[in-house]
Amino acid sequence: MAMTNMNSESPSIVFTADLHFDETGAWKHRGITGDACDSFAQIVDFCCAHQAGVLALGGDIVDRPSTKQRTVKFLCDQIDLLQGAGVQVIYILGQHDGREEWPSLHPNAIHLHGRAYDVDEFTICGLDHYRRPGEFLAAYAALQVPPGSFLLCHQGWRELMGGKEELMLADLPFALDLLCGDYHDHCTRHYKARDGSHGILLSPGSTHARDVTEENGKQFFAIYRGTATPYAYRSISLRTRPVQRYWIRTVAEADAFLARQDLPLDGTGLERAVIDVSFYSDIDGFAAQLERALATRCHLFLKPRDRRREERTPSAVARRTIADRGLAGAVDLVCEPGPVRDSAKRLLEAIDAGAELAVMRKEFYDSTDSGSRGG
Ligand SMILES: [Mn+2]
Repeated sequence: MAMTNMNSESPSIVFTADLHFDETGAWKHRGITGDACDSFAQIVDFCCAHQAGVLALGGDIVDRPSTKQRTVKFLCDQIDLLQGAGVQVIYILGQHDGREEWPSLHPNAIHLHGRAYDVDEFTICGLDHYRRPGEFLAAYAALQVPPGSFLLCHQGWRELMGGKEELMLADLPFALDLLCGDYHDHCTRHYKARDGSHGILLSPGSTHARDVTEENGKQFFAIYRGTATPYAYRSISLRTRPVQRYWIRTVAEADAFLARQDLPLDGTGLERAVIDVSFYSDIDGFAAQLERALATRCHLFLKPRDRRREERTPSAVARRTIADRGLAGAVDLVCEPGPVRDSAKRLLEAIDAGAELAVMRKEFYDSTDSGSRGG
């Protein structure tokens, strides 16, 4: 497979991932729809206008394997446009796609899993699905590709998202440049593989916010033949629905928020903003005020939070209680009445905590024996 891209102003590769076509779950029930298709149409426009060599899709193309017929129709219509402009589509699957190769319903899309595709002087190989570290490393080590190739994949990395169970870029036996879906934020990360070779990971992020915690500023990548370097890449911004988050801690902040004149209200369709407000639930009447002021003018998400649980500075009462009675005194301040509080206090007050625990264990088994087991 090969294709030559003659226009030097054109990107050889346009890369996006985590399109998640079809809205599902709470998002859909809030009436937040159309974002995935709108973003993808912008990417397709860019590819056609700039005569890209390939459009690479890094998995999670649909949100559920059994996607809707109209989504598949939309996808095929967009691939038609790309074909008309001479842009080849290559893709791999993410965990949300299951095993459904929906883009392959169109003859201009190549499922790249276990294969390689050449565009200009670049080689791109593909690997489906998020994998456990051992499985990913085995598949990676078996790749037969020239150095400097790209790998189109859908994988989580500890360097990006933390999590001890995730694979590390530094664990890779040799470096490839990774076109990697799965992480919903747009970023790049340079890394050094075990053999000392250097690579880069390009994470395009999702094409639209999938929940209120996602970062704004959705982007995709365009990769160009370089002059001084093998290639150059640019992040291209997408126009997306406004998503704003606020965190209100005091009555003064609540009043100031309600008086704001700069909120993106009354938008329709894809302009209708998501506004997410976290606030301490002890601010009297604030939730009801927010509902009245905003609920009919945006997609409003309210997150009441418990100040007592979250504030870290101990109160004067707490400091005094701990000074007087030690940690056992503090238990009353943080635990609801019940067996957890009683047990914690008994252990903290005991001279020999091990002996006290043995007594408590005996009491527990005695009570369950008489209560439920009976014989
Ligand atoms: Mn995803």
